[in-house]
Amino acid sequence: MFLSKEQIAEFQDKGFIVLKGFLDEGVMDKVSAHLDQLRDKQPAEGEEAKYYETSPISGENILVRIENVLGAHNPELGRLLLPPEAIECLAQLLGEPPVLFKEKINYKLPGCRPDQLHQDQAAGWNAYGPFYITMGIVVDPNRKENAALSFMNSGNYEKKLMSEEWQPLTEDDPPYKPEDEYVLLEADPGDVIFFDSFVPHGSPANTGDKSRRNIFLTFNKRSEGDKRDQYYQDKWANYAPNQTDSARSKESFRV
Ligand SMILES: O=C(O)CCC(=O)C(=O)O
Repeated sequence: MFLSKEQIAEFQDKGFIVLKGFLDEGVMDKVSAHLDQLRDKQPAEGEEAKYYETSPISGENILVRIENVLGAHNPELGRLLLPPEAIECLAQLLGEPPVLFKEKINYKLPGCRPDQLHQDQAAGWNAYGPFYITMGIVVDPNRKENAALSFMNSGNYEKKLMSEEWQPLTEDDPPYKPEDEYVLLEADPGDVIFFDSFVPHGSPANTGDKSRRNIFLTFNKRSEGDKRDQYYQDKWANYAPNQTDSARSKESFRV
């Protein structure tokens, strides 16, 4: 078993655990180079879904995220990010084998808007299943200066929606309140955060000069089925990928 009983208990109590140095430097160098290639790539039909927005800080059109990055169009990336130990951790935390629901790279470039405090489940995920676990992979150093994430670490949340669907829990920036219930999660390349779809988390705008790339792979229990194709089909119908010259200016909360 990869995770100890104590780690599983911590996850159940707080809704997340951090595994320092889960992926090694050699792997992360390759992942970082891969993300640069994806940033510059013009995807073919059915490949990566890229989302651009106009920065509220600089007014420039910037890449905010890329979704649908795992699969036959990027076989190497899946091998790098999901070694057998990762699957084992997910199975231990879910209590059964995991199935990939969705995945994305948040580039969080300088000038990127905040990701307001939210529960992932509020982003329409109830339509596909009741519960998910995300493996967050740190690619660039995450520091306060470049919009490191804050997580509720008191365990004081409900495993149900605490806001209307599609609404953030607050429009305020961190430190979130009550301050002693949140932790600023500064982290290094290769660190991994496993977190459930109800634990409140968010990050401010990136007002620094360094990008803060993280990858988020979200899984559901195998017994709940494979909903990934349906999720992306629905998402692209309602929220289509775009290009630099069609960047969105004001975004509602999306996960
Ligand atoms: O990248 C971020 O800062 C926010 C990520 C996040 O919370 C999410 O997409 O659910």
